[in-house]
Amino acid sequence: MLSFFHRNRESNKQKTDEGVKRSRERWFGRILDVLRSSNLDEAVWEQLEEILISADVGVEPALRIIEELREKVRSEGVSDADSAFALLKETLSREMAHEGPPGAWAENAAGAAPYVILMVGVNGVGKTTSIAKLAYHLTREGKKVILGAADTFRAAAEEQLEILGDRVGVEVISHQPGADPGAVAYDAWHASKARGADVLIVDTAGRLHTRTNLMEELKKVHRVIRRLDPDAPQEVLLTLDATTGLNGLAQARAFTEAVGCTGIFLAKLDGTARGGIALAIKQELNVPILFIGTGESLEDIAPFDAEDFVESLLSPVP
Ligand SMILES: Nc1nc2c(ncn2[C@@H]2O[C@H](COP(=O)(O)OP(=O)(O)OP(=O)(O)O)[C@@H](O)[C@H]2O)c(=O)[nH]1
Ligand SMILES: [Mg+2]
Repeated sequence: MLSFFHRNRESNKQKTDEGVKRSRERWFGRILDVLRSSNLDEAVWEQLEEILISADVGVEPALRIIEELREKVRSEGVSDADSAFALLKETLSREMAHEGPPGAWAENAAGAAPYVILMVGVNGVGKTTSIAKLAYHLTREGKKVILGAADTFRAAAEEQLEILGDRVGVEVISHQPGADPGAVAYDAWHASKARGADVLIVDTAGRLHTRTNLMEELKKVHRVIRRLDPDAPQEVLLTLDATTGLNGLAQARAFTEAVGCTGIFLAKLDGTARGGIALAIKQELNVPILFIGTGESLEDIAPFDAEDFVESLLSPVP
C-alpha cells in the first residue's frame, strides 16, 4: 500500500521546481555561473561557502561540503567548471539522501488497517493544510482516508479540518472544542476500523515545544493510538515551516524527544529563498524529509527526492 504518489515523476519534479523557485533564483541557481567565471581557486570556494551558508545549509555542513568538493577537484584533477558543478550536485544529493531502509513509507503499510499518521508541529507551521494535501493525494490513488480532528485546543480548528475534509471528500471525526484529544484519536481509530479505512491521519494542536503540558498531551494521544494497535502510529510526521529557517530545528528536536518523529513534512518551501534548510534538517536530525509543501493549494505537494531536489535547486538561472 501507499506506494506513494503514482502521479508521474514529471509532475513531482515540476512541483519541486516551483517549491524551490525562490531559493534557486536567489542563491543556488547562480552557482554554475560562479564556477564558470572562476579559475576554481581559493576565491571561488569561499564564494560557494557563502552561498550555502546564506541559504541556511548550516555553517558546519557548508564548510564540510565545500572542503570535500575542493579536495575532489584537486585529487581528480578537475579543471572545468561544469565537472566541478556535477561533483557538487552529487555531493549535495548524497548528503540529503536518507540512509534508512528505502521506501519505508511505501512498504511497511501492507498489513496496517488503518495506517495511522500522527501529524505534529508548532502553531501555524502548516499541519492542517499538509494533512489535507496528503488526504487529497491518497484519495486520488484510491485509498480510503479518514481524518481525526484531535486539535481541540484552538477554537475553529475542527471546523477548518471539516471544511478541508469536505473539499477532499473524506470523513472527519471530531468532538467539541476543548474535548480530550486522546478521545478523538480513539474514536477516529475505531471509525477507521469500522469503515475499513486504509489511512487515518490525526491532526493535533499547534503546540509550543516549550509548553510541557501540551507536549504531555501529545504523548498521551500517541499512547492512546499505540494501545489500539501496537504498530501504530506507523508515521509520526513533523511539519516544519521552511520559512522559520534554522530556528525550526530546536522545535524539531523537542518533538523528536517527546514522540519520536519518523518523517518530516517541510511546508512552505515556496515561501523562502533559504531552501538549504532541507540539508540542515538532514544533518541535524537525521529524520528523513518525506514531503515538501510548495504552495497553498491541495496540489502543492511533492514527495521529497534528494536527486530531483538538488537538480531543481541548482538549475542555473538565466
Ligand atoms: N505558501 C504556502 N503556504 C502554506 C503551505 N502550507 C501551509 N501554508 C499556509 O500556512 C498557514 C497555516 O496553515 P495551517 O495548516 O492552518 O497550519 P497549522 O500548523 O495547522 O496551524 P495551527 O493549527 O494553528 O497550529 C495557512 O495560511 C496555509 O495556507 C505551503 O506549502 N506553502
Ligand atoms: Mg491546524
